[in-house]
Amino acid sequence: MGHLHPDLLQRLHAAVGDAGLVSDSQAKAPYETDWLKKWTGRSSIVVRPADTAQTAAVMRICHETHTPVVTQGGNTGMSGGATPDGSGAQVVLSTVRMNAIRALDPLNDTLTCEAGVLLANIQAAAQAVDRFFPLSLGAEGSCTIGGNLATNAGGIAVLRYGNTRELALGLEVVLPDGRVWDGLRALRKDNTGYDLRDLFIGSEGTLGVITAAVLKLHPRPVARATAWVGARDIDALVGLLAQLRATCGERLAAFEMMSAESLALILAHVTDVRTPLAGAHAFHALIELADTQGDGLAALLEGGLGDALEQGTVQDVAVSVSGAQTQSFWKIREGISQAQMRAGKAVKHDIALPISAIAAFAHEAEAALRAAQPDVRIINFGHLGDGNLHYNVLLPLDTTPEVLAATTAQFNRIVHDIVAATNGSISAEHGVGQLRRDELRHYKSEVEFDLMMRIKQSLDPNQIMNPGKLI
Ligand code: FAD
Ligand code: 2HG
Ligand code: ZN
Repeated sequence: MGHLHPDLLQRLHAAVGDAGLVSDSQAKAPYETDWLKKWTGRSSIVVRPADTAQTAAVMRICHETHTPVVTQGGNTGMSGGATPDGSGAQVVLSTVRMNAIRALDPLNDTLTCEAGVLLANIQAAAQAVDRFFPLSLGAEGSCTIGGNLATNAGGIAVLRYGNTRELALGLEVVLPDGRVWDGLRALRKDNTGYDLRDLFIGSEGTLGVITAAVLKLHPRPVARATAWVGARDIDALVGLLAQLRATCGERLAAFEMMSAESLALILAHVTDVRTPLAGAHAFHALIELADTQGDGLAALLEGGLGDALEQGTVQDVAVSVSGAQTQSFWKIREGISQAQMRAGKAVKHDIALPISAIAAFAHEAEAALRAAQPDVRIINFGHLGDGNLHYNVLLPLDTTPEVLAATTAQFNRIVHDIVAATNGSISAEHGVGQLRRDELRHYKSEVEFDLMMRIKQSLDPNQIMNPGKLI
C-alpha cells in the first residue's frame, strides 16, 4: 500500500461511521475497475458519505493529510476518470448514498437532488409531476447525475435540449479543503460575476465534489414518431438531418447514426435484435420526433422521409408502427457499447465536429487509417444530430495491453490531427479522464492550458482532487 497518513483511516471512520466505509479488499474491488474493464487500480479505502456534511468532513481530513481523492458516481464513465491509480494511496469517495431528491418545483420547472441519484430516477421523478428531464443515455439505469455533471454528459437528446450543462441551474460543491459552496440557485438569470457553476460542470472530479444540483425540467412530450433509415453514405445522412431540421424544427428529438459495420457488430453480439431494413445500406440513422401535441407527428416524419426517398437522399425507410417496434429500434442503438466489448478491444475516439464537416472528416479519416492499416475495422456511429461521432477502431479480443496502448497512440494521432485541422474537439461527451489526458495536453493551446492550470492550482493547491486525470 502507498504512503498513508497514520490517522487517516481512524479519522475517516469517525466522520462517516461503519456504514460509510468499505475496507475489505473484495468489497472494494468493484470501485477499483471501470465499466469497460480497461483500468484497474487500488484504493486505500472507499468512503461513502451519507450527506454533504459528511462529504465536507471527509474532504477536510483529506486536505489536512494531503490524501488524494477519486470521486466516483455510478462508475460507468468511459475514460478511466473514476478509477484510482495503482498506488493504494488514493481514497475513492463514492456518492451512491447521497441519493435523495430534495425538492420538485413544477411551477419553476426545477428538480433539486443529491449527486448520487441515478439518472433514471430523476427521469421518473420528473415524469411523476408531468414534466420531462431530457438527459438520456445508454447507462441511465446506473450512472448518477453527479457523474453526468462532472463529465458534462451528452447522450441522445443534445440536438434538442443541449448537454448536461444546459440542464443545470445550480450546484452545491464541497471544495478540496472541505468548505461547502452553496450555489443551489434555481434561477434562469444570474449574472453576479464569474460563473462558478460552469467551472465545476465538466471538471471530472478535479476541482471539487459535486454534492447536489438544481436541474431544469421541460414540458413532457406526449407523442413521438420514430423511424429507421438506410442511406448510401454519410453525406446523405448529413443532408437528411439538415432537411428534417428545417421542416420539423424543435420536434426533431434524436438523430443517431451508425455505419453498416457497427450495425453488423450489434446484430452479431446482442441478443433479440433484428435488422429493421431488408437491404444492405452503408449507413443507418435512427430518427425520432417528439412533441407536447399529439397529432400529426407521424405524418410529418413520413412526409419528410417520403421526400427524401423521392429525391434519392435515402434508400429505404421503416417508420415504427408500435411502441414495441420503437423499443426494438432503440435496443439496437443501445447495444453498441456491449457489442464492442464482446467483439474486441476498442480504440475509442469521442469527437465533435461542425456537422457540415462530418462527411469530409469521415472520408479523410477512413483513408488515413486504411493507409496505416489496410484491414482496419472502423466502428463509426454516434450522435450525428449534434456533431458527435464515436469514431472507434476495433482490435481483436486477444490484443495485449501493450499493443492496445501503441495502436491507440498511433490511431489517436491520425484521427485527432484531422479533428484538430477541422477545428473540432477530441473530447465530446465521455470526458478526458486518463484516456485522453495526454492528447488534451498535445492539442490545447499554451494559453488555454495555462489558464486551466491556474484554475486547478487556485482551487486545489494540494493537488488532491483526482490526480492524473484530465490535466
Ligand atoms: P463515474 O463514471 O462514476 O465518474 C465519471 C467522472 O466524473 C470521473 O472523473 C469522476 O471522478 C467524476 N465524478 C463522478 N461523480 C462526481 C461528483 N459527484 N462530483 C465530482 N466528480 C464526480 N456518456 C455520454 O455522455 N453519452 C452517452 O451516450 C453515453 N452512453 C453510455 C453508454 C453506456 C452503456 C455506458 C457504460 C456509458 C455511457 N456514457 C455516455 C459514459 C458516461 O460518461 C456516463 O455514463 C455518465 O455521465 C457517467 O456517470 P457516472 O455516475 O457513472 O460517473
Ligand atoms: C453511445 O453513444 C455511448 O452509445 C458509448 O456514448 C460510445 O461505446 C462507445 O464508444
Ligand atoms: Zn455517445
